[in-house]
Amino acid sequence: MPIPLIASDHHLAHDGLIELVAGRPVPCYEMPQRVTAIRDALMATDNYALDAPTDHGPDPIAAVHALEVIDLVEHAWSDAIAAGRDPGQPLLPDTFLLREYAGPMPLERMPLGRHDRLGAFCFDTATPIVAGTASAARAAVDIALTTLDRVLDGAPVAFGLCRPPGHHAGRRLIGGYCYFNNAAIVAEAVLARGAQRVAILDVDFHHGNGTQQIFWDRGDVLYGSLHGDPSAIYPYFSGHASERGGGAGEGLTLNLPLPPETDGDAYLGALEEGLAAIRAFEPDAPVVLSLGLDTYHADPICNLALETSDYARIGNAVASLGMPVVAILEGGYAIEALGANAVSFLGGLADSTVGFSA
Ligand code: SP5
Ligand code: ZN
Repeated sequence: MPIPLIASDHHLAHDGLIELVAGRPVPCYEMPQRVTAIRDALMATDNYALDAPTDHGPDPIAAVHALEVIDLVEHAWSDAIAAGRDPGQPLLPDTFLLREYAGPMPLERMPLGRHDRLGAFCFDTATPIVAGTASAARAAVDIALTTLDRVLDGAPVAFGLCRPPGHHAGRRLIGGYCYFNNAAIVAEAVLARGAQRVAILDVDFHHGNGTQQIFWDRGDVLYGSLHGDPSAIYPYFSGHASERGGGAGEGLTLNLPLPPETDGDAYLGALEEGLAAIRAFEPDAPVVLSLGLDTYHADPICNLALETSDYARIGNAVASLGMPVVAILEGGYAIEALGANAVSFLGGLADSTVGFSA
């Protein structure tokens, strides 16, 4: 059986993106070629069935995100154009509404133009909005939900080529190239369809601060993440091992920070801890996999040391759970290697005949 690969071209217009790195504008690492490269490499293997997403409407997004941030993503661009902003320049926040801003003061109201509200909802200078951003973000959610549909219909594994990615987006927060949290929306949707417990495994190089925040105090969602140590790695303010969830979710957040230059063997060792937590949680739903490929040794903005062959071992270790997997694309910026790394990962994930985990 071919592996369902869900993709669309809506993301192509989320382009021309600029981010500020240490105050300097650079072309955004999160570019359309990422998805094109992965799609083409997977389709060249004959093991995948490419399919378009179906429209799931706005409700699954509103089940995870506050209406005010959905409204911002949808309308910041048109408000900016109406206000006379240059349509050739992406929107980035320049004035941030930090907790410290208000202190004891009341905040009476938001600015009128939604482009002027960006700093109230975006936590970095790397999450630009252009004309095509809202429709790309909506399409990415439809891709994620269609990927879930394929697995609920019986596919053991399906892969959604979501772009923009999602795991840095919180309930009323965008950032880290992310607008809507595709993986969180899938987890919430599977619970809405009757599941009791869903596990999200996040193997992107960065901590999924948004996913962690959304499910922090939830007893029905396990969030486990392997990532660069936030002591010196973006997003800096979350992802320490001491963050373990709160309330009904206490113990259901598992952070496994990794040192620079972590290689495949060390990575697989840490992954076993995450997989053990998932087994102990006994999900009754497919595992949601936040699949970033920015753990690669040559990724331009990350510092782990994984090789292409390591991804097959990681995929195989995840397959050893014996649970269906909804794989959702997150980051990965070494364009020239993304295709081979995705082929390796998905090959390992789909191959349940080889056991790498003892
Ligand atoms: C989805 C995802 O992977 N988002 C990551 C967003 C990271 N954005 C900021 C990265 C800052 C990295 N600075 C490193 C400079 C390397 N020369
Ligand atoms: Zn990442």
